[in-house]
Amino acid sequence: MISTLDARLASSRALVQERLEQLLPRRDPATLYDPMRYALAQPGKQLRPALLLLCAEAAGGRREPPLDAALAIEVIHTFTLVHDDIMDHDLLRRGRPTVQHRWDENVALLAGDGLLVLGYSLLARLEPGLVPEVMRLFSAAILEICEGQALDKEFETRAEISLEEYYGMIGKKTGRLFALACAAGALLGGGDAGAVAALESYGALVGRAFQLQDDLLDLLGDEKTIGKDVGSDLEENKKTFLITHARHNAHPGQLEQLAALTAVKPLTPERLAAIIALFHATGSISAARTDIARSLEAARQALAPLPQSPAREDLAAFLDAIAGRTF
Ligand code: GRG
Repeated sequence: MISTLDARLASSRALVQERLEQLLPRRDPATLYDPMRYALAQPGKQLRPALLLLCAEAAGGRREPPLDAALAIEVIHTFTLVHDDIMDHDLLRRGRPTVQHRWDENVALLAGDGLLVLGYSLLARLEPGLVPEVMRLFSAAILEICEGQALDKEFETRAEISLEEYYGMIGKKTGRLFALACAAGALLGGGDAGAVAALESYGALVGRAFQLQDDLLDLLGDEKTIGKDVGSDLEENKKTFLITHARHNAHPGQLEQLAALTAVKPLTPERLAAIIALFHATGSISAARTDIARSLEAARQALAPLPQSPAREDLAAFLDAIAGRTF
């Protein structure tokens, strides 16, 4: 049986994707607009626009669904992926060559810039009285996402970081955009300050769980299903939860093994398998799974101040869907 959440996600995806493809007509210069269209044409999971629309309804739903804001958050998310792929030298995104791999880095930089501006231009179409507050929310969040990305890159050259530093970095890099989707949706749906705060905290917790899962999937996922290269985090010396937890929990022999296994690049499938076995042995994989479950449970509790409604039930069901994600 299709749940109300599945039906809701399918309809928001179809609507958002149709509008995304209409946003940019074919025009010159093709070296700018073709890669922008390319990045928008391949749909991702579209979780952030779906959450924005759900939160608008759960917080009050007194206004029309804020579709332009939902489009804006997906366009801005897509922009972050284009720039992230440049910075991480990734070849595959959403199952296709990344923009910089298909064209080149300069093309990808500019296409990303164009997408960010396109996102803002969508926000400018919202109800005029709400535009300044929404712009303020988006700008504050986007700057924090940049901070998170800066930390992520900075940590690549550090031998070790604390788990606290890890959580701070993912809260900004990933949690902040989920929190923004939920807070902006709540505000645009006519929610009061309490509803906006509750949903912002729900989004931040979903984002934390989501990034921990991303760290797991980078190692344990199936390349075809996740649509990007497996093991790329280790290849780039990313400080994921797994490597951070393992470094703090391994005994000296395991630490030596880990250092030897991660020192030589590129990583072979054999070395990747040995690293996964080590992450099991240090308890890092089960610690990640426990943290994901706890974060999702805390997100469920964050919904408590909201009035009972079908949208609130779907926000709770969304947590179960996230818990079982494989891509
Ligand atoms: C100015 C906002 C801004 C950003 C510039 C590049 C950058 C700084 C930040 C990148 C942040 C980033 C890429 C975080 C990773 C978040 C993440 C887990 C993305 C994957 O999201 P999915 O799985 O992707 O929802 P799909 O493809 O489904 O849309």
